[in-house]
Amino acid sequence: PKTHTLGLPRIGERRELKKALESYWNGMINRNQLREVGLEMQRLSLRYQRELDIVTVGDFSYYDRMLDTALLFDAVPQRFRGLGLYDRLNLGFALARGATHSDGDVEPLAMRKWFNTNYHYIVPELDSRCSFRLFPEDVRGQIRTARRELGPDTPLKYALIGPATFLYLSSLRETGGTGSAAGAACCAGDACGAAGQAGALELLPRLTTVYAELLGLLAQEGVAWVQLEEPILVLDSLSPEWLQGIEVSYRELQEIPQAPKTLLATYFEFANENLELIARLPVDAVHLDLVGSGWGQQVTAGAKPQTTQGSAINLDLSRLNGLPQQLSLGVLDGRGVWKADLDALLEQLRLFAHRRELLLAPSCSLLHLPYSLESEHGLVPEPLLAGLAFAREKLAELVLLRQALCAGDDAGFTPTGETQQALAEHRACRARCREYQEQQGCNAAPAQTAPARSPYARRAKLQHEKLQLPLLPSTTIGSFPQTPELRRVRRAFRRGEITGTAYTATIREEIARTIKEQEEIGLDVLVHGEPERNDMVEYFAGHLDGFAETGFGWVQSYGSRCVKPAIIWCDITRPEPITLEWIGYAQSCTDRPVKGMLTGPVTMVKWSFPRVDIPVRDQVFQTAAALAQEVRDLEAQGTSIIQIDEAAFKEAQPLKRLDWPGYAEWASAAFRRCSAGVQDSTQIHTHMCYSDFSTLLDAVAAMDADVLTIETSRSEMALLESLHQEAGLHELGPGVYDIHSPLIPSTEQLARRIRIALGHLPPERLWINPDCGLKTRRWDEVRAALRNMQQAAELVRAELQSGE
Ligand code: THG
Ligand code: ZN
Repeated sequence: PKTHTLGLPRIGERRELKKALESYWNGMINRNQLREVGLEMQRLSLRYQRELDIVTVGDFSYYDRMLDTALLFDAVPQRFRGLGLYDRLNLGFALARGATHSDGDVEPLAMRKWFNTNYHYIVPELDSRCSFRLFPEDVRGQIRTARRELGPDTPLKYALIGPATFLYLSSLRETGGTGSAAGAACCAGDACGAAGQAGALELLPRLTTVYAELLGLLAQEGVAWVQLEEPILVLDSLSPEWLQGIEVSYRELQEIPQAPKTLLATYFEFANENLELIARLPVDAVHLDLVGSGWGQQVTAGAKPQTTQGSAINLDLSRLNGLPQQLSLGVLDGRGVWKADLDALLEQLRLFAHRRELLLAPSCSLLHLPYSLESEHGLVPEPLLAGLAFAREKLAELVLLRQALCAGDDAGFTPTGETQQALAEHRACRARCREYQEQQGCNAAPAQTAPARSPYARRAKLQHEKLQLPLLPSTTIGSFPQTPELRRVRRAFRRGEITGTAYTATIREEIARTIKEQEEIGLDVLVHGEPERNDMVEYFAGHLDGFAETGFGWVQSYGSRCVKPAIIWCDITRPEPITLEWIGYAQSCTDRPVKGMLTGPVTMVKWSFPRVDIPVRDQVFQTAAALAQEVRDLEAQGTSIIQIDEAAFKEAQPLKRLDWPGYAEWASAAFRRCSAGVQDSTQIHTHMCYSDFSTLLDAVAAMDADVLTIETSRSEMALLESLHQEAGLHELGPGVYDIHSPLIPSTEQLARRIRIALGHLPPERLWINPDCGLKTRRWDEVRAALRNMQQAAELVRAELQSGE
């Protein structure tokens, strides 16, 4: 077999590209200096692939590959064309980040979650008159960089997002309308949902023509393989029209006289629903993800049974009949951090190796993993490190698999001594980790049910009596601006440069100030502002047992922004209260109610690297049980409103429709588990960073939160009615303004939106709040916007009371 990867991280082992990008945008370095860092990242990727049989390029990007694909085919919306940006790099940054122009600001393209990952792609904007044109400079550049480093003989594979996936995930504007509303997302953004517009399909023939041209160019450049990525082929919701369109498009691509060999790559789940179509496509090889994400049901032939750590794939040979002779098997978990069970894999692959020309690969691009364990010393306990594999170590596993498979003939399969030894070491590492995990207690599966609370009507009565809030109560989502001073103090405390007493004093000061600001504005339900938290998931992971923090485990989230997911490695428990002190202090500063602020169980696990030795949902329930203790302690301390954010609730929804009902049931039960046993008079809030609930209504309703605050823009106010009446949601706080924009909404604008909301909801059910947390904004912006929001709330309240 031959080894290859679909892609690698690109942000830099020490986030060099992130830093260079931000310096470039700030004018601290010039274009050539940025280019130099970009080239170094590409060379690093080539060094990582030194032992692989086929070397992948084209996975590098300065910002995002969907964006690059749009630029490659010149799919640039009209509003960016007059900016005088002849440089494609700067044009790309303008598309991604917006631009200022003498006639006013140019809105950037929207961002959306890349399938069910925490990576965001830039959503290309197309219109039905789009004509595509090839701008292949960047493609040539990436190939030539590789050629310079590797010489002319190394087989290269160029990675491209395939035409169908590109169109499916783009947004189609009918006739060159105005730009999209979405700016930089600070939270979940809209998960991959609104995609696949029928109109986009009409562009496929035209787009295929330029793809064909590109394939010819790749052949001229001497590229051996082209990787056409079509992850949409794992969805079970593609319409017959799309399936038909894809077939026509690939037939046309096959007709290029001179083209590289084509590898059709599917990933993020096993493509079982579309295997028949895939078998009909005239490609040279197909890549299948045999691992999946672990969040859906394990019903497919390519799924891993979630019972043993890093377990083998479940490969059913009969399912693969009819696929091309050359198959690329995604056997290593490209999104997970655990070493694989190579023995089990070998056993399965041996049955298979002589039957086909095999390619071995991770299940998906390694973009979603940190670079290398070599950077990790100190934070992760040593025995745990032994069981992990980041991108570099995944590639080493791949090479080891190949060596073990190549060694034997059909009869024997006896690896060489050296390979034997490497396998034994790998086995020993996993065993050492396993032993450590077991010592620390790793096997409690918590009860997965939650007692229902009393009916909402009864709770609401008690809550309203207790809280005595006005109609249309005003509040915020939780975070207030994170100043550079705050970041500095937190860092100093973590490094032991200042004492706990000094740290606590500074944070308290900030809390007191934030409370005072909110009182002055006149808000009804206050928050402490979260000055002690960096990333909310990182913060709670740091205070729960079972999560390990890494030193350099950065993963790109969008553009230059990264997250550092914790690794779940044993049972999740809460050693001691986490937020009590800060919330208690905040409450002592005011007579108004202060909300307790927690991160929900689905979001905690979704934004971490979960274990693979127990099901994801057990980990979610363990987290829920730990959070339930925090909820009860907060209540006992006198907190009567507790918000449990589920920012990743939608992102965690499995890709396949088939898996939606199962997910809906346990994910909402896990949320209810957090508040199980609280008094009826304690009000539970939740917040979600999106508003497209269409595929998830039942689950959101089943969470049974008393109050839900959501991201909503004007046009979506109409959605409220369906949320409230059809889904049976209770109180709602549709965001009355978009915190991602620096614009200050006027009181009149805000009042108008509140009145629109009142057209769909009774006043007793409506809350007034911004659409998300305020930590990315400046204090002066926040103050002005919230003041107007409060005025608007009071204005409309007065109208209601005077019976208008
Ligand atoms: N936390 C986690 N995942 C997330 C979000 C989050 N995924 C979705 C969304 N929110 C992603 N948004 C962001 C926004 C900002 C940053 C990262 C993801 C960010 N990161 C710092 C950076 O790259 O400079 C990280 C440095 C730091 O932590 O100090 O700004 O909220 N888990
Ligand atoms: Zn949000």
